Amino acid sequence: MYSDLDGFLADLERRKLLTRIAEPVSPELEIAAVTDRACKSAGGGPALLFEKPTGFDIPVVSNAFGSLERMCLALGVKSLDDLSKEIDELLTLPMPKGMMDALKMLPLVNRMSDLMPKTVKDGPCQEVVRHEATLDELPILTCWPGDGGRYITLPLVFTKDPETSMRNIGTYRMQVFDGRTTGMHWQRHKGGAQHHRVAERLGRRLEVAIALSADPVLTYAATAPMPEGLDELLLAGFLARRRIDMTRCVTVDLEVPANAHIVLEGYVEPGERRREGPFGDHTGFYSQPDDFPVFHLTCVTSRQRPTYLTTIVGRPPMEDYYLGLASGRIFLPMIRKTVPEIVDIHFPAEGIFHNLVVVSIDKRYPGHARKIMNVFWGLGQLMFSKTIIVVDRDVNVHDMSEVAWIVGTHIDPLRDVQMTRGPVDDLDDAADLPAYGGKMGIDATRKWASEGYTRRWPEPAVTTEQAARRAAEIWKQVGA
Ligand SMILES: Cc1cc2nc3c(=O)[nH]c(=O)nc-3n(C[C@H](O)[C@H](O)[C@H](O)COP(=O)(O)O)c2cc1C
Ligand SMILES: [Mn+2]
Repeated sequence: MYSDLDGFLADLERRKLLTRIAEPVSPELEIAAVTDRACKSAGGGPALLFEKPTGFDIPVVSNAFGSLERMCLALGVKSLDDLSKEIDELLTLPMPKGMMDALKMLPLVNRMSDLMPKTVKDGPCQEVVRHEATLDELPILTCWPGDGGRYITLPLVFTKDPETSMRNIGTYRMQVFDGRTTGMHWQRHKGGAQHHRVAERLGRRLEVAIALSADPVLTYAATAPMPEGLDELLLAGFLARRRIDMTRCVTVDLEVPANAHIVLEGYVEPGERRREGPFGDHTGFYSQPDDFPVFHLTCVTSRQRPTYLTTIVGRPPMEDYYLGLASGRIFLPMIRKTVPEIVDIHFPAEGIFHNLVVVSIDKRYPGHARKIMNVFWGLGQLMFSKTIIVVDRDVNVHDMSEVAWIVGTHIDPLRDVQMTRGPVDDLDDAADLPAYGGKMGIDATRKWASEGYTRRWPEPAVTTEQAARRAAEIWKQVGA
């Protein structure tokens, strides 16, 4: 595993998965445009290292996670399915039967207790401490021409619940208002927003620390849909196979990853709001301006020679698709713990996580597909799912051609479409109201007599094994 971002980038370069761009490229639209080209090329393109962002000495890295291969490297696994298996094993620890069994389990137990972060002194993230620094010194990008300004797009935002002191880390974009203030775009459903809600109720200021260019596992963990109250650092520790080193901030009572390159310390006042946006978002459209809390900078700490890690969101596929892919695989075993009949889940890139999800199930009783829809609409960030397609277990949810075929042949729209209302993603501008709107579930499973379908369900037309073997021979002969 990599000990920090530099280790990850060096390995990517060794593997020829990172492209250096020595020519000056402007943080105003140009770096974003080059990154967009990379994201849209086959397999997600290479990671990009802009050595000379025009006007700055700090190099910019984008698209670091933007391919399946790089996402796996970042998480230290050969395939994301290996990770699913590992998590599944962790969750299904058998009770030891005797001394020998208990001993065999020790490595796993060690791994569990090794998850907790540890506090260290003198993190590299504090080599330089400047109370008067401004954000104008950082090569923060303007991504799209209609954007309200420059945005920090890949920050790790650290807060503590003012009442319980529980930590949260989330990735919430920050629009630069001026050298010392930014927007704080935590949406109302997110962990940071909840901490701010509590602080406002108490009439208190909420301290916030932002880590930039942290190690790959942590950067991923900040985007992960961890259930509220579960520390993202535990997930990071599990993925990194080591305890995460944390350092105390200089001006706020928070800890940040010791090996981050840059840390912004500051606070958000109760009651203060400022217009944020527009921003070319991961829907591929500009999201509307809206009022959000304001982050006030108190101190910038950094390494001597920091690198600025960022990402561009926009019309899919983009880098965030791969971060989401990892979450899909990591959280599937956890979801299956309470809903074991779920076989597989697919979030197609075009569906941007919440617009479209395909689920296959081991159908066991009448109405089962509708139960699955309700599970999604009631479970963590899956509540945002706008369209849910449920298919039987034999359908490959990752093959959208197969899914379209099955949906078309298996549904009677009057019977099989379930409409409802509920919370929708803040970025959903199709809903009449912000964050509240409609949802649709499509039951594309085979219908049973117990569900009112009394005709005979058609069998798929497939040839015999013998004829298929013969066809393979003939096919070889004709060289096709
Ligand atoms: C590149 C990127 C940018 C994101 N920007 C935002 C954002 O501006 N606001 C937001 O609420 N969520 C944003 N998210 C999603 C959150 O990071 C995600 O929902 C995360 O699970 C939130 O963590 P939490 O549950 O601890 O709040 C972004 C995700 C990615 C990958
Ligand atoms: Mn969280």
